[in-house]
Amino acid sequence: MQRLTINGFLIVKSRLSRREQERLRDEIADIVRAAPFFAPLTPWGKPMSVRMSAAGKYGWFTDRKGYRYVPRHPGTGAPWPAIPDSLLELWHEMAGTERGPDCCLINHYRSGSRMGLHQDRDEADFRYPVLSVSLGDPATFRMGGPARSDPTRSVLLESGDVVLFGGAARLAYHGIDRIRFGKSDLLQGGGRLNLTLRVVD
Ligand code: MD3
Ligand code: FE
Repeated sequence: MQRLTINGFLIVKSRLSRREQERLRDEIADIVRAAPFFAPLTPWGKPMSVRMSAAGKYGWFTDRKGYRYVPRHPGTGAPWPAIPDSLLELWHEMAGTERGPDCCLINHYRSGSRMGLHQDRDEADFRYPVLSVSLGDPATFRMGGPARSDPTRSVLLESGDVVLFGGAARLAYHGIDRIRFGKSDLLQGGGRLNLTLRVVD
C-alpha cells in the first residue's frame, strides 16, 4: 500500500484488497438492482456518457432544470438504498469527521465514457472532503486547481485505489480523460465504477 500526496489530495494506492473489491462490487450490484443506472441529461440536453446511481440520503441528478441532489431515484421514485457499512468505515477512517456522508454517488464508465473537467460545488459545505473509490478498469484522472485555466496533471486511478479530496483540493477542477477498457477482470462486462462519498447538506 503506497500513499502519495499531490497538490493537497491524498491517494492511497491499492487501499482495498482484491477480496474487499469483490465484496464492494457485489454490494454495488445489489444497490444497482434496486436503483438502476441512468444516463443524466446535461442542462444542454445531451446525455452523459457516464451512467449514474447512488446510495444514501441523496443522489446527484441533472436534467434540463440543472444540477441538484435528489432524495429519490428519478426513475423508480424510491428512496436511495443505504450506503454499505464498509464505505462508511472507510469514510470515518480517512475523512476523520464525526459526520457521515449523505451521498455515495456511483459512476459507471464503459468503453469511451468520459467526464469533462468540472468542479463539484452542489454541496452546502466545502469544509467536508470528498472520498473516491475506484473499481474495475483503470482510468486517467485529470486534476487541476481552483481555476479552470490552472495547469493540470494526470494520475492513473486503478481498482482498489482510494483518494481523499479535502482542503484546497476540494474545489479543484478535475475529470476523467479515458478508461483503459478491458484491463481489469473485476467487473463483469468490463468498465469502471467510481464511488464518491460526499456530505451534501
Ligand atoms: C475532487 N468523478 O463524480 S473521482 C464526480 O472518477 C467525479 O468518477 C470522477 O468527478 C470519477 O464528480 C472523479 C475523483 C473526485 C471526485 C470528486 C471530487 C475528485 C474530486 C470532488 C472535489 C474535488
Ligand atoms: Fe467531480
